Amino acid sequence: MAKQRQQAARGTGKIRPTAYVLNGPNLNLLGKRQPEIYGRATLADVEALCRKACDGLALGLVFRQSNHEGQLVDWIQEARDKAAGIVINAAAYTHTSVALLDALNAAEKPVIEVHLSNIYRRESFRHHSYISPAATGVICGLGPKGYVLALEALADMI
Ligand code: DHK
Repeated sequence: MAKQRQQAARGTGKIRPTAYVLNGPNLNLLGKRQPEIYGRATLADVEALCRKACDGLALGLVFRQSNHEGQLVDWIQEARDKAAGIVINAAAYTHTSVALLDALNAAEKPVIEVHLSNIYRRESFRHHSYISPAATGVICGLGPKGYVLALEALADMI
């Protein structure tokens, strides 16, 4: 399905469906922050991977990071109007935020929840995600590749 859309979009000048990839608190420190858990790739590296994947999938990409819950809510509301789907690593807000859950439920889009680390091998407070009930699918423990897999899954759903 994604391949067909890619062929159809190539050279036609058609507007591509856009994936919003949203990143939560402390992910701006990727590469420096606890590399034994989160790896050495920076957020810029993750963005480059996502951009390459979206090019191959004929998707547009909006890639953002914020340390602020309200900003993430605003971007999810923006995605409601502008995105074909959402990939979100809500980072620590995964485990605390009803506001993000409500915003994702209101978005009425496919949502893929991503975590770099395997949250189920870590502290028990990370085992619960407030946002999973709003997610079409969840990927965790695969590092930056999880973002690429999420975009591929999204492309198949759009
Ligand atoms: C990132 C974080 O910052 C943590 O708060 C989450 C997530 C896990 C990740 O693995 O990408 O618990």
